[in-house]
Parts: sequence; C-alpha cells; structure tokens
Amino acid sequence: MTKKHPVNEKSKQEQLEQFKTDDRNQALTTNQGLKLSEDEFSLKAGERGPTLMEDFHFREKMTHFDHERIPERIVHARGFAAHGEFELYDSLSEYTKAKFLQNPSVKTPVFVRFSTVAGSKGSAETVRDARGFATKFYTEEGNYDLVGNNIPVFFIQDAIKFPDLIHAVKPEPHNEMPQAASAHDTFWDFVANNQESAHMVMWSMSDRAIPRSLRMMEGFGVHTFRLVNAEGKAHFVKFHWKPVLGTHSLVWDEAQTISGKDPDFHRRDLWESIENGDYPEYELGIQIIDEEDEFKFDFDILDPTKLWPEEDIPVKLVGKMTLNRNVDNVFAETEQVAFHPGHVVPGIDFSNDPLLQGRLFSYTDTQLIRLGGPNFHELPINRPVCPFHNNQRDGYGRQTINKGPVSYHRNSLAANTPAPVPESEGGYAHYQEKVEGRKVRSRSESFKDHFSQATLFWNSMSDTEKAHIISAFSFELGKVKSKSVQQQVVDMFANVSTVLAKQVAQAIGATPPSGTDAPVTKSSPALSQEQTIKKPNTRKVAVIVANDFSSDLPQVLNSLKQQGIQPEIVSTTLQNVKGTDGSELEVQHTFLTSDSVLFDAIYVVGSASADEKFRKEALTFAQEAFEHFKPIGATDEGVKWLKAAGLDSSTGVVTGETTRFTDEFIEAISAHRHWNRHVI
Ligand code: HDE
Repeated sequence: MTKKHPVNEKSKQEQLEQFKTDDRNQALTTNQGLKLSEDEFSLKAGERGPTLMEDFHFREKMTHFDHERIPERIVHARGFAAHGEFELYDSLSEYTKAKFLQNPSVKTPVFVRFSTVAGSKGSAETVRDARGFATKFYTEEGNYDLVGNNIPVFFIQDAIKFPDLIHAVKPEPHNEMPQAASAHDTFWDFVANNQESAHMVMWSMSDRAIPRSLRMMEGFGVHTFRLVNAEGKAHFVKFHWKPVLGTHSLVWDEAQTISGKDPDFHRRDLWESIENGDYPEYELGIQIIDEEDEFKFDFDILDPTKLWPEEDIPVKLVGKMTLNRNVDNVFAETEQVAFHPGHVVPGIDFSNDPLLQGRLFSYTDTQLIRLGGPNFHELPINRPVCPFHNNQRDGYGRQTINKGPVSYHRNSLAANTPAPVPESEGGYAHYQEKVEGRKVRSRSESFKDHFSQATLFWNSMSDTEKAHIISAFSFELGKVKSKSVQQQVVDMFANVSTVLAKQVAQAIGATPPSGTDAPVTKSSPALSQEQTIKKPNTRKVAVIVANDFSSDLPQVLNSLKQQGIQPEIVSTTLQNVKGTDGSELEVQHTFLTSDSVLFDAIYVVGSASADEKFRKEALTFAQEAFEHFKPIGATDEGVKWLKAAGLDSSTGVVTGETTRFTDEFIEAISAHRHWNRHVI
C-alpha cells in the first residue's frame, strides 16, 4: 500500500511561523516554564556570603550560556542569508521531471545563504575570496539544494585534495595569520605545486573575488549535473545564477578600507535592500549538453576546473529567484541551515565529477559535528515543506514523536509501511548510467590541461580587468616571504600569459619568464564584467550638504530617487541642514560615521557659508571616490571646490555647469566605474 505524497500544503513561511516566539510583554520564566521573581542576584548564604548550589535558576541560565556556540563551518563560516521565492518562466519538462520545474505558476520558497570561504565567522566581508551562493528550494518533492559559488570553476579536480587546499588557504597554523586572506606562503605554495588550480586562481585574482554586492554577483553550480525527464532521457547541465542588477565589483584598495570601516558591508547591503523593498533578483540559467556530445569538447565535461564557454553552449534563462524576506534570527536560520549537494529531487542527478562525488559525502558529515547529531533535518529551517517518513529513530535533539512499535522495513505489523514508492509515482531512482572500470587511484588524461581555460579567461578580460589581475597577483605574492614560492608561481603563470607573468615578476622582484604569448585565437566575452548589465537603481550616493544649500537640491534628489538611486545626506553633524529657501533635509551620516568607500557615488553640494573644515572633508570624500573611479557630481559651491582640487574635468565627473546635470549624473552612476581616469 502506498500513500499519496501530499503536496505543498504549507508554505515555508507558514511552517516557520509555528516555531517563532515573541518574548515581549511576557513573564520571565525558566526553561521549565517556572515564573521567576528575581533575575539579577544569585542565591547566596547571606548578602555577602557564598552562592548556593541550590540556585537552579543561576545554573540553568549559566549552563545555557556556556553552550551557546556551535562549531563554525570549517569553510564558508562567514555567511548571511535571506528567504525568497523561485518562479519558472516555461516548463522544463523536455529536460527534467522535477515538479518545481514544470509549472510556471508554482512559486517555490527558497532560502539562500551567501558566504566567504576562508575567513572565520567574525571576519570582514569584503576580503578577496570566492563567495558561496547556496540555495535551498523547498519543493513539494522535498528539498533541493544548489550549493554553488560565484566562480564557475574550482581549485582542485578531486575531493580528496580539499583538506589540503583548505589547510593551505586558512591562517597558517603556527601563528594563525593571516585571517581571511590568501596572501600568504602556504596558499601560494599549494597553488604552485597543484597546478590544476591555475584557472580558479585567475578568477580569484580578478575583480570577481571582490564583489560590490551579494546582489551583484553571478552564481554557478560549478559541477556538471544531469537533468532527467519523465521518459528517462538525460542531459548534462551546468547551473548559473545571473543577477538582474549585473555583475559588479569593488576595487581592491576600497575593499580593504571597507574591511575596517564596515566589516559587515555585504550583509548590511543585503539586509537594507530587502528592508527597502529593493528585492535582489537572479535569473536561473542552464547550459545543456546532449549525452551523445559528452566527448565533443576540447575539455572533459567532468573536470570542475573547466567552464563551458557561453558563446559555444548558450545559457538558457529558465526562471527568476527573488529574495524578499530577511531572517528573524540569524542563529536559528542562517547558522543552522544545512546544505548538501546530495539533497536532490527526481529529475535532477549527478555526473561523475570526482569533486562532486566527494562533496556528496562531506556535507552530511560536517553537519553531524556542527549541529551535534543526526536530527538536523528537524530544525525549522531545514524541514522540507512536504512530510517525511522513514524508520530512522532517536539521536541527539530528536523532536519527532514517532508512534507505534514498528521502526523497521520490511514488516507485517504496519502493513510494510512506510513503503518505497515506484519511480512512476515520484520515488527517486538514480540515473542508470553504465559504468565499468578498474579500481584505480588516478586521474583521467583528459583532466591534464590546466592552462588553456586560464588563458581563455585572461584573453577575455578588458585592459582594466587585466591590470587589476596583475595588481592582485603582485599584492598577494608581494606578501609571500619565500622567494622560491614566488618564483614557482611566476613560472607557473607564464603558462597562462607571459605578459601577466613578466609584470608580476617585475613587481615582486622575481626573474621574469622569457618568450611571448601566442596570438589570441579565442576569447569569451561573457567572462568580462565590462559586458554586464549596467543600471543605476539601488546605487547609494553620498550627498554632501551644508546649511544654505540651494533651492534646486530637493528636485535633483527626487530625480535620483525616481531612478531608484538612494541619496543619503552627509554633513558635519546630524542636525537637519537648511536650504536658502528655508527647506530642511534630514542628515543620515556625518563625516565621522561614514566614508566615501561606503557609497557608489559622491555628490558634492556644499554652500557658500560652509567653512574650510567642511570643504576639506567634502574633498576627502571626492578625492577618494575619484581614485576609486566612482561617479562624482557637483553643483553650487561644490563645482568650485572640485575645480580648485583639479577633480572636475575627468570622465564620470559631472558638474552643475551642464544643463543636463541630473541626467548625466544618472548615466555616470549607471556606468558603475570610470576606468579611464588613470589614477593608479
Ligand atoms: Fe563546499 N563545503 N566543499 N564547495 N561549500 C561546505 O559544508 C566541500 C565546494 C560550498 O552556506 C561544508 O555545511 C568539499 C565547491 C558552499 O552553509 C563542507 C569540497 C563548491 C558552502 C564542504 C567542496 C562548494 C560549502 C562546510 C571539495 C561550489 C556553504 C559547512 C570536494 C560548487 C554552504 C557545510 C552554507 C560548505 C565540503 C567544494 C560550495 C565541509 C569536501 C566546488 C556554498 O561540507
């Protein structure tokens, strides 16, 4: 007898509501529900006497506190998450039978956790690193997790090397330095001696590793997966997330300053956007390869250090994810969420990528230590929205109360239930790939080209992006103490580009390689962020205003707001600033509490009555923004100040002298950065 699997009766949000509690206006109690009459003094033998063992309230409160922390994730410890929903554009039934990919009218609840990889839980968020992009889809057939990164390839080809990679990138064990940084000897020693890392290192030295916002970065499933349709036909696929706001980055100097000024920069940006109703959106894309075409490419599609060039295998956009709700409690949701690439639904299957195969073991294993036992699936954030039944029992933290004496299969006492369900009724059946081979510890010859795609990446970059990559290598290797490691890395990356290797060698005092690069035969424009969507909305502008600002200002600010731009007033104090016509503006930041690095653009207004100190502070903002290639606008007195500082006649600097000031400033903001300033 099989029971029909009830569908999505409850949205994830409704399910989570049952577990929420509001402690406001409630009596203070112990965890046993006992009301307490006092909570500030422990129970003592006399006012000046020793504390008594009998004080159960003190012991409960202190014991709970002592156990408040759980182990942080060994990787991706620093993360932030939000709820949302996924909507499909058109049925994907041609490729997969996954129910949530059939019907465009179904909204699938999702929970997405973004993260850095190397740093500890409290580390800064704008460090140079890959970003995790993990999505849990709560589907009617169970949870599906797409646990990806913002870089489409990985450092290694076989999961057995993951502990080595992570040991090398984490702070060095003898002195636990540096935190959340790859700029040290052991990481680069690993790179030079594990040359399969070349392609991903190119990405992590590029602007991709310092995203402007979690809302403005791509996501990739990295591995090749399989989609399987109702007829049992499979296709190889790669998954992509494409941010609707385009893919944008910080510049390195700015990223480092933000690490100090606001270590929470990315979570604040995500949190505030959602609170403002500027919901982050990402389109889901798939690249598809027919099974028959598996060997048609000049790379092995099982090799996770290879991407599928979008110009050869286009990305089909199949749906959109919108993040529209912040969490209520970071520990309960963001910290306790447990992702696993093995959380799949019928119609989604694996490839034999040896990195993916190893991940299929690692994630459950890590949850056991991190979440303290095998019942983490019962935590509210991890529960599927459909029912789950099996013969698993007991263990730490068990919440389900399974009724009846039977907890085994096969049985007669419960009519042999819970019972497996045939594939035709939704039971998961692994794709029947034909496999044969000898047991070997070795790697396929087809995995041995480590440099072609690293070169493809390099050749696809704009001149500015190339300059940033050279600076990133020069920074990172400049921090490496071992001359030998420095030289090994230069020699290794000469295989990618001698132009790159020579310039890095020059910067770090290593011996440059000889030779020149082969003529470029192939590039992939999709890899360059220069090609990305450029939009003004949600961009933050620091509007530097003093008393006696001109009466035109409110109109300019309104025009910016109409484009979804967020002007925020910066002044000397938090007192309202007053205009010449008596109007007032609320000040959000002072020169003390903010900094140009925390904004996308600067608008210097000033006024004739602003003093010298104000002018200097305003110019510090403008100068720094100028060096970070940011759009700068100026009207009124601000124009004179910029002129005097020589900042006026450069690209991306728009002054009130033009009659189209507002339009031009909006255009300059949309462009994100103005690279041809040659400031560095
Ligand atoms: Fe992970 N990875 N990983 N990883 N990974 C973890 O699982 C692991 C890899 C990724 O926000 C851990 O729950 C191995 C690639 C993300 O909670 C752990 C290998 C990609 C997250 C683990 C990889 C990822 C993790 C640590 C090599 C991109 C954060 C905590 C075979 C496709 C998820 C945890 C979150 C987390 C193992 C490589 C993405 C230890 C063994 C490639 C986004 O299980």
